[in-house]
Amino acid sequence: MSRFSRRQLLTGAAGFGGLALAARLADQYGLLPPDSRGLYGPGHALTYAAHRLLTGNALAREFPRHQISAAPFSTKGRPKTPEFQQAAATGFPDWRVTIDGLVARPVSLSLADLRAQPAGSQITQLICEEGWSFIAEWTGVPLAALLQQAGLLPQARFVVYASAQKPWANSIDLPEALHPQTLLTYGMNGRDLPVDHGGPLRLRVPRQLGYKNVKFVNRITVTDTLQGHPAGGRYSWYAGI
Ligand SMILES: Nc1nc2c(c(=O)[nH]1)N[C@H]1C(S)=C(S)[C@@H](COP(=O)(O)O)O[C@H]1N2
Ligand SMILES: [Mo]
Repeated sequence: MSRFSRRQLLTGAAGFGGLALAARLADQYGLLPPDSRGLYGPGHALTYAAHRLLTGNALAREFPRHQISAAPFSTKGRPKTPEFQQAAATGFPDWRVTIDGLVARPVSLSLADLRAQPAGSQITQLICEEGWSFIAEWTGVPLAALLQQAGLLPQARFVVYASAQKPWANSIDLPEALHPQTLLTYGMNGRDLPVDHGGPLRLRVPRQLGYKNVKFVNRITVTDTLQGHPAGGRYSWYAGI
């Protein structure tokens, strides 16, 4: 969608000067989500803009170790392919994640490659839109570090991540992708990330709802648009908590 058409839509919907100006400024300062014209419309745009302005680079809440949930809930789905079953049975020796798109040096990384990198960890809460949550310690590589190594091109605006479990995929904007708590995780509570929680590899986006935290990640693509890419499935694209 062109910037002009987004602006037109919002001004058209708002129908008077103040909001028209707000919409123009929001667009200029990158405060409109890419699906602001979609199902959720201006309300969604307002949430996104308010969050970006008020919380900016704020950190998701971190918890003390004793608050880690004893029995974390899981949606339990996993890829149904024989390859995945086989890989799960043998500890995912061949799992790789590709980082491609608008980067200078596309890479394909094994789990060993990721484990060899400086790790980040956090004790944060995963919150499902359906009302349940759990607290866990997550360990992995900051996505920012991986994107930096791959070399983001200047046009980069979004990061799309896909799962071996089709059709699961989602995307975040660059501020979220570069946020220090956004981790490509291979560990949970001091062990390998369990398959129930997306093992061997999951993108942890603790500032957004559960469904943005895609499990079984095997591809990360940097783009300048979300057109032609999954932008949130059946839920709203921006899921800031
Ligand atoms: N690949 C994949 N990722 C997924 C899901 C899924 O079913 N498959 N469910 C999402 C939803 S709706 C939530 S709330 C969380 C649940 O994470 P958990 O199973 O670790 O509790 O994962 C998200 N990521
Ligand atoms: Mo969820």
